[in-house]
Formats: sequence, C-alpha cells, structure tokens
Amino acid sequence: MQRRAKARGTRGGGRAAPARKEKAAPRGEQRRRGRGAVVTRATRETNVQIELQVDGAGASRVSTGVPFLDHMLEIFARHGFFDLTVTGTGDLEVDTHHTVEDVGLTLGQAFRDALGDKAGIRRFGEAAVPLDEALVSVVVDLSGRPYLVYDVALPNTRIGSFDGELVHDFLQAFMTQVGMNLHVTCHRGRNPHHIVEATFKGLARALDHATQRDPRVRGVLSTKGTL
Ligand SMILES: [Mn+2]
Repeated sequence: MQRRAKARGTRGGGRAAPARKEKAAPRGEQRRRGRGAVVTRATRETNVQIELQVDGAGASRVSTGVPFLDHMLEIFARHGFFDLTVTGTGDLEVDTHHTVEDVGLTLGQAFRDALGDKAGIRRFGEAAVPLDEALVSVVVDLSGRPYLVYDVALPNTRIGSFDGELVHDFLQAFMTQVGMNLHVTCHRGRNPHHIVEATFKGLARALDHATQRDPRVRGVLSTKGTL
C-alpha cells in the first residue's frame, strides 16, 4: 500500500506526519501491489524524495549529488530486490554530511512506512558478504528498538571524494528511523571501497530476508504482540 508522508523540520528531528488513512484494499490486491512508501523530507539544508517498493525487482534511479552514495544505493536496491527512486539536493558546498545523513533518515522512514505494523514478516535477517579480500556481516532485527553496533574501522578514509566515516552516520540515521537493531562487523578487508560495498550488499540481503513475509507468521513475530 502506498503511503505519503511529509516531514519538515530540523535536522535529525524530522518525523513524518501520520500517514493518511486509505481505503483498505482487499487482501489479494495488497499483495499484488506490494508494500511501498513515498517520503519527502525538506529542511534548510537538504531536500530528499524517496519512493520505495519493498516487494520490488531491484530497479533503482538514484541521484543525490554524491556519486559514491548513489553507487551504494543502487547496489542496495539491486541486492535487496527493492525498487528505489532517490532524488536529493543538498548543501554540498558545505559538506556531503548533511545530504548523506538526510538520505539515510528519509530511506529509513520509507522502510518504516512501507512495513507498517510488520505483521507477517520474518523480522530477523543476516548476511555475510565478501568482496575480494573484504568480508562483512550484517545482522538485523526489525524490533522497533533502534540500536547500532558498527564494528568497522574506516577512520578518516577517503573513497574517491567520499568520506568513509559517513557510512557510519548514514547507518545511524537509517536504523534510527526504521526502528531496528543493526550489527555490522567487518571481519577483514583492506580496500575501503570493497568494505563499504560489502556493507551495503550485506544490509540489502539481511533486510530483504527480514522484510519478507513468512506464511507461518501470524500477526507480528513477537510474544509481546507488537514490534
Ligand atoms: Mn563498486
């Protein structure tokens, strides 16, 4: 079901207004259309629009003004089988930090909106992904409890014109908005491009698994009854 939400506000605090109630589609109809969201986030620093289809084919159209981030988001869409359109403009003359972080926030919000009450999904996912010498594992739990463990040493590393440290900021913003537990562990690696690419592939694969519906799951997969 497509939902539209608009968030305007200060950095880091932009929460969506509650999504409009829409007429409930019949069950089969919902399944066919898949789970999607459209989110716009505009601040004085950036303007980000994201269209996400969780039950997609991996198609993407990404333009954030930060080429390495575009490359990573295309990889993320492809390997997670998410359809993803990202359009972002930001104050790149200041730094790429605002844009990278705000794309993370908006993408997280899109996942949260698209997944709704998370009924019927697997909730947990994990993936270990190699890229030549690099090996990164990603474990996720769509628990509603944001917590990030980022065990990757990329201090002040530049990847082309991209500041490798921003991957941490991106993931922090993303997982906070999704409301997820996210563990990223780099077991080994030399080339920072390889390490980051394996991170995004791992995130994609783990999230793909966690967001898939399992017919055995009735309601939400929690003894508490809510996620
Ligand atoms: Mn690459």
